[in-house]
Amino acid sequence: MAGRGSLPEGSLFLGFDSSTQSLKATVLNNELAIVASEIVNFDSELPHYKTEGGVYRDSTDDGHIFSPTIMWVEALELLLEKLKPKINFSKVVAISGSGQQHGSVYWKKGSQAVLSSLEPSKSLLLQIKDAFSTMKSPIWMDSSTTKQCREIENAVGGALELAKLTGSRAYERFTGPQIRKIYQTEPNVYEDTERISLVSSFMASILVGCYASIDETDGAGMSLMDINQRTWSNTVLEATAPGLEAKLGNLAPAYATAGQIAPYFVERFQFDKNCLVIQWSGDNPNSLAGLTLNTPGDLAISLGTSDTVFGITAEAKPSLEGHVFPNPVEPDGYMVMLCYKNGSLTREDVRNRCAEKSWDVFNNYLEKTAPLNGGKLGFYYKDHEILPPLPVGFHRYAVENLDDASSDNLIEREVAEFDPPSEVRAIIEGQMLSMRGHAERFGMPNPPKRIIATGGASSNESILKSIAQIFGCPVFTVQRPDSASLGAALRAAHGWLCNAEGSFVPISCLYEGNLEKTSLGSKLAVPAGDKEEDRELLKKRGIRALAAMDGSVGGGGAEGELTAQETALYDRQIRVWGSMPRRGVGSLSLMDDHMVTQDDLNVNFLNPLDESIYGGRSRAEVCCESLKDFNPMVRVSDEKGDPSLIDGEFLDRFDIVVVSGASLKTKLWVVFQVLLVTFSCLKGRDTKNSASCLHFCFQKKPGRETEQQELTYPSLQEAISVPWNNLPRKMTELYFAMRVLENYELSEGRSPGETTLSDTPAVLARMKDMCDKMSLHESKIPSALVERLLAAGKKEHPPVCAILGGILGQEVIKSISCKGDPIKNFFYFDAADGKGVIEDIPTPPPPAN
Ligand code: ADP
Ligand code: XUL
Repeated sequence: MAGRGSLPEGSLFLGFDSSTQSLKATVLNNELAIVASEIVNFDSELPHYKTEGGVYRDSTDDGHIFSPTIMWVEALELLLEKLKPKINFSKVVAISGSGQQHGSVYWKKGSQAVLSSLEPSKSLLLQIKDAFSTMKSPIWMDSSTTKQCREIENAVGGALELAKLTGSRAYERFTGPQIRKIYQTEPNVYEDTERISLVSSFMASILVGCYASIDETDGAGMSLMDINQRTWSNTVLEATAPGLEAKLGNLAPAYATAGQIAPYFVERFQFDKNCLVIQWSGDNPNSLAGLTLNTPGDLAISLGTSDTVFGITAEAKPSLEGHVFPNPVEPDGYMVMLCYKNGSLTREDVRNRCAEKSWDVFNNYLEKTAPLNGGKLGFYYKDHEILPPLPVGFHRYAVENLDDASSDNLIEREVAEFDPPSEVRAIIEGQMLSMRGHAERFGMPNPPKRIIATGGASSNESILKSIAQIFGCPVFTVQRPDSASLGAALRAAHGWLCNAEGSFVPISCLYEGNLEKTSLGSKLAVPAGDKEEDRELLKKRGIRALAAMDGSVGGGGAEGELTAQETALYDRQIRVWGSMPRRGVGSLSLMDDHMVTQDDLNVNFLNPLDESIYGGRSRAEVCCESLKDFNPMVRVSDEKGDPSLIDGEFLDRFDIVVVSGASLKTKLWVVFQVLLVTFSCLKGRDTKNSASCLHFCFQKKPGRETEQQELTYPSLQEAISVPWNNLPRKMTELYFAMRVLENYELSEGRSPGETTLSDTPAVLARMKDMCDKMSLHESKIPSALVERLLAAGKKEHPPVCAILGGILGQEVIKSISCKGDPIKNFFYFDAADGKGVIEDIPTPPPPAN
């Protein structure tokens, strides 16, 4: 059977890794031993591109991150020059490579001809630099395509449908949404593009002197490929951009030959003309090969610019979180992966701020702080995070009662800062806890049999120790932290062998029984966290703290249903509310038939400013679209109709009804129909929380104990009918003024806000009349206040809406979670003095029999 022995004596296999911050190379001999390695660091060795961490961040387009395409070409030339004195290129029989996943390159029309006629006497850069329709390559760090993601998902029937079809829901960094953005925002670039390559197929194209196919594994990171058929999906192609298939070319398996090396490299660097170029693939798939990951119980953690967690699986079971790609070295299998954007660069940021810019100091802090960090937990997002999808921000929490058996007693407090050693432990533990929680949810082994760590930070033993503690399993490393270029060199040998055999051969036959004698064998770096303190850490903290803080575990719902978006929602709720409700908002319906007007644009940021979008459409319809973008896991819909006519059957579908800007008649009708907690927000000035269900049970934390409590409310009708002389003496003037306005509007058949300053005399007369009847001195309702309310008319005041909206949002969360005391039962906010007042209306005595 074909095996390592079939590799020609004295032959070399060259593997590249075109990653975010550098281009690396590893060379293996026919015994699979590393004989050379090299690196070109983009920032320091190609400083004229002025990249930071290999990328540019566009300050004018939030989340837009790209790299200069030609920098990668120049790096390839420089790396080959640096390798030349180290190895004999004529001995290289096969080359393969790894590219940062998802990044894309746009070849201009006519570039195929340029690529196939490169002159060896001239530099690559000089000849290729004008071959692109855009010089900017969007890369995996980009998060600017949320709109395109939602459009593609909607076009194929939702996020889960897209995941089932392609292996992942749409992610901002995936190539399909990036292509769609270019098609929409730079149509000339799209039109002028003859071919779109991934970073991997781009580099392969240069080496073979013609457009190389995209390999099926990296192709699965585009949101364009049918994961089961391994062909482009027409449905998604159509949803992405017109005429796209022609620009993508064919797909090929990762072990296939892309072609023979181009004459340019034969003449300029003396490669053998028969040297094969094997399909390049993504960096994570190459790492999977380089780590020889072939046992389902194994988990790999790559700590590079991004952090990734990956393993192998026999079946593709995509869900709303994580990714499924074809296994690059096993045609029938799959790889599963999670990806974090805040990896090494975020750790570096903490090192630079808190540890004198030194990994030694960083490690010293990590070693001297105890597991659990005294309850100090942190989540650090230097960049918009992928998992969970959260904006930039650092969040530190002090958690009390971590020792208690029940997570119910955990008390979390958000704090502004930690001492430097705690900050160091908080970032490492926070990252690893999140990996563990999400990996478990995604069905990855728990605990893994072992973890193989790779990437730049895997050379840091203190970090590896934390991994062992948190995952509760041994951590292994391979000879070099760059498993992607090592994997590429191994795949070069594998591709060469498949080519020689004329069909696929398992990659393991290259090293089976001999792994330890090659450079691929992994070594135990840290044994399983089996010390007493490690066991304690897992017991106390493993799941519970994560559930409470990052919200990624155990949040209810059917299998796999707690999505990244749900996690994000929990995270936001945690920040707003300090603890995690077990249930989130599943669906939201808006009912408002009013057409969007110019005035609405000023007060409601959910309305797009573009008249071609909002023109002639109802507020509910337009806001619905924007809200979907906010939180794609919530089903948002608009309901047509008149709220004053809705019936109990319709309302029965909802847990909470929020009525805003409606007449008293409508509010009473809805409350009557719902017999549930109802909030009312009238013209941004009057918010009541009144319930006809009379009782509301919730949990309160007076001290450290959680207590079950119950509140009794009068109904809305009762709360506004209490004789005024029975009300507390200090009752806010707004309560009375609002009753006068409601009474006037009701009798005149007016909608809220339709009563204006011209009605002042009539309204003041009504006020006098009501005061007389209720034995309230007229001075309790200043006429200036009534005039102010009338002057406001239908106008909304954004700052007031923001305050009332915030309060209302909290009440909704309290109501869903049954945690914390709700407002009982009116909240008034007067913009004139900036004061908010809660008025508790006494429950009327039961009627006498
Ligand atoms: P990529 O291939 O994604 O560009 P690498 O795998 O080469 O990235 O990792 C580079 C990162 O490794 C650097 O950003 C650096 O922060 C990190 N790194 C290097 N040495 C250490 C160390 N001793 N401790 C922690 N992180 C390290
Ligand atoms: C994976 C991902 C990153 C890049 C980093 O989906 O986006 O890991 O591959 O190079």
